[in-house]
Amino acid sequence: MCNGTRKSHRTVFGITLATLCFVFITFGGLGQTLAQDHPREKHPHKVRVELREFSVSPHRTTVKAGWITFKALNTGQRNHELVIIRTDLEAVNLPRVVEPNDEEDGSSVRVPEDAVEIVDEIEAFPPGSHERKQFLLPAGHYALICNLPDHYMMGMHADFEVVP
Ligand SMILES: [Cu+2]
Repeated sequence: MCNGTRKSHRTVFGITLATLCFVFITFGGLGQTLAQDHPREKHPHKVRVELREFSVSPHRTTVKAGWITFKALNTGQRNHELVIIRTDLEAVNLPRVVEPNDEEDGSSVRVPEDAVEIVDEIEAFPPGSHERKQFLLPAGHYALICNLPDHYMMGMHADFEVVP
């Protein structure tokens, strides 16, 4: 009885091993193809973007569609954010709105976020630090901006292309 049990365990193990081999051989190639189509973890495209008073400077302005890692560096003296907008407009020509604020002059200018197609953003972060985030971007034209009060108007915008 003892022998029989051991034998059947061996058989089960053998079948499992064979099944695993089959799965790896059959789906190994498929997995590789999927990883190439959606390289989120393995080899995402990387774009470094420098934010400061008052400019947005991507170190490259064209990248292939897919998962793209943005590393935003705040090399300025104030907080900045990175907003990614999909638009046919040039980054310098986005709509803008005057909003009241608490300061003495009473108003500031921003891009109205309900009037443009915001893909995603890296929220405001302090000078001397950096933030990293992945975005899935289809091919198209984008504007990278900082939309803190008046920063867009002062020049914090850049055009960005995602190609198929
Ligand atoms: Cu800013």
